[in-house]
Amino acid sequence: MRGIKPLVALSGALVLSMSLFGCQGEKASEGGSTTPSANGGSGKKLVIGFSQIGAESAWRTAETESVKAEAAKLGVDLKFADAQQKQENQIKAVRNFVAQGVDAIMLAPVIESGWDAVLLEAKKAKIPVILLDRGVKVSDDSLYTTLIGSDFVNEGRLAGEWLAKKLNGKGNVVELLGTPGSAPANERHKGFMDAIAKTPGIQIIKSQTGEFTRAKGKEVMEAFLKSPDSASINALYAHNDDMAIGAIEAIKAAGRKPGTDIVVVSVDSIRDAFKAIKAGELNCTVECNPLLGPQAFQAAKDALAGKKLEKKTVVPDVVYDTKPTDQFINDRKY
Ligand code: GZL
Repeated sequence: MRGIKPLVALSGALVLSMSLFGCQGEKASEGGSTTPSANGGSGKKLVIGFSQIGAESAWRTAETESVKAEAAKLGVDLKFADAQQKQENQIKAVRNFVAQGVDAIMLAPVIESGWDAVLLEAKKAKIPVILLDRGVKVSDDSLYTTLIGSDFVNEGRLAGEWLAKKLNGKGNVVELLGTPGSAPANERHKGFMDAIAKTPGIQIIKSQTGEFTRAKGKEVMEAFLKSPDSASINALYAHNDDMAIGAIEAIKAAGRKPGTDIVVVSVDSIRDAFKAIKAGELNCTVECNPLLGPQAFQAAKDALAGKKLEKKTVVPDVVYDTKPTDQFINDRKY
């Protein structure tokens, strides 16, 4: 497998104070790129199929908007398919893109498994497949051209290390998992477990999927808070901000203080997460940048030009844990 190339060579993560750096962290991870010519050099208008998971979170919506905006800017004919969270809809969409003879396919795979057959059809049709934000487990990694996304294990590790420090090495954690079988859920859990393994005083006492949505995150947290041992909950680790924001509502409704009685750490760094940090209800968010449009089209252009691409391009993570200024919140692009 070819090497992993970080977009921005950052060792570990930067813990930024928003009041000092403003939106630097966002610019650092946005990773600009040269705008590829709309026709990929062949003279005709590029046609690219994009199979998107759905609109489960603010992060997902921001990713969709980033891809659509870049397509419009480049004059690419983007065939957009919303899978409503269902893998079978993504497989159908990819099959349709192959039948239409699109120039390239972008895929944000809802779960890791079950892609070999349809990706083989794209490969046989010589259509490059650019994976966005989530990876796949396939028998042969030549079935896709490249993956552009974050290092979810690192994000989980950063969240775990931050929480272990915040709790002074001792506390009971409840975990809201992302979509079962998805790369972010599997890997953010793994990274977090790796981090807290070094601090035996920290343990996860409950773990359940909130499906990356606010509604489900709130519902599951309500159930956690109704359990007999709810008084022993010291912290929440949510695999994304949307679930954390839903859980924060449940914590308040149960008469407890999010951010103080129950420490809250999550991932994504959406604008509402910074509003929650400013309100003292969320303690830390690990950025996972969704603005992948420019890199996605650059990769498609490079693939169509016959260039060899790295198997994975890692979008760097940034840890935010201090109260942001209003300017910083306003300047956030998502
Ligand atoms: C991460 C992405 C995850 C986000 C969630 O790359 O796949 O899915 O963390 C989104 O907000 O639903």
